[in-house]
Amino acid sequence: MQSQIRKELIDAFTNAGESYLSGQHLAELIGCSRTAVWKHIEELRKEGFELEAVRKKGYRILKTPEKITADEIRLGLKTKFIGKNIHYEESVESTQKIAHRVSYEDAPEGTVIIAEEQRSGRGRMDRKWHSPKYTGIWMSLILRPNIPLSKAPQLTLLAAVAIVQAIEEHSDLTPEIKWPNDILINGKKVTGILTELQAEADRINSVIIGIGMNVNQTKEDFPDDLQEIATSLTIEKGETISRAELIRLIFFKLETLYLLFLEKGFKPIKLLWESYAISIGKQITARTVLTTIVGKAMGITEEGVLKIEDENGVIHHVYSADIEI
Ligand code: BT5
Repeated sequence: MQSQIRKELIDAFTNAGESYLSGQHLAELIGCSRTAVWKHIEELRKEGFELEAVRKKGYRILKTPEKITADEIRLGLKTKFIGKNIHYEESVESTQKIAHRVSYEDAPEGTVIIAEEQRSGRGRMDRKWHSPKYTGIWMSLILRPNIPLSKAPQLTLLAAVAIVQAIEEHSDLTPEIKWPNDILINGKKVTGILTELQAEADRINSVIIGIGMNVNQTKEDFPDDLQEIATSLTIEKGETISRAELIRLIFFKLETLYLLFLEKGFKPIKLLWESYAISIGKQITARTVLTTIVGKAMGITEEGVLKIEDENGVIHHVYSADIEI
């Protein structure tokens, strides 16, 4: 409820642009008392919003706490190509969609699309990805590796390792990877990765890696159906996290591992991946589009494919599935 009022306040200020909004007007718009409006404005100030209050005119926002800008990300960026070309958007349907478009238009390798909000962010198999404004990292990265199509899923695993390393280094938390694309902290999902391809015959035109990371959401910011299964870095760490700083670190880790992958193949990535994986050695249920396999997760192959041994000792190779541990 509290965060809902704040969201409505922020939406009202966003729509008002440079104009002032009176306390009375805001109270009517949101359907609460003027005192409540005033209290929430004080809360916004505590969160780092700079609000100007002018007698007889009302309020307007001068500065948001931590809106990411492309310039802010570029400042201090240590990479050679990842993130050198940033498309920053305030609100989009999905950053994946834009990445597909600019990739066709020959955007250079390392181009990243970042949005403050996704109105229809997506997961695998057209599932929804909740991407509220100013709280998370919603971005899509374009890579153009010269590798066979079959190896593309390895880049999902590579991205997962890079993200875990970045979170560890930045926030001193201990994330774990659930094959293939979930990053969990204390058993709850903090990041999802969606890898999509543009390819012709066996030639990859581009790999688009979508990363959705919950950063500064509070528990109440998640819809009811996600509250028990999702978490954010702020919830786990108990403090607000600088998204721009974290994005720079993710770019750096991604580039380092990607260059290693291009030079040495998947092997070094596999070893790192396994050191962060939670499912290995455990009894799991894997639901694929066609079937459900129950058994012990044995690890991943040299290609990044999950191996599960069922109760009859049969080893199954799983290319894509949802895992329950
Ligand atoms: C994923 O799918 O985990 C991939 C998510 C990729 C999102 C990024 S954001 C930038 C880029 N642009 C996009 O449009 N997408 C990418 P999957 O494994 O299918 O998981 C989806 C499921 O995760 C949903 O069905 C929910 O149960 C849950 N979920 C949705 N939003 C979430 C959130 N913010 N945090 C944690 N879990 C969430």
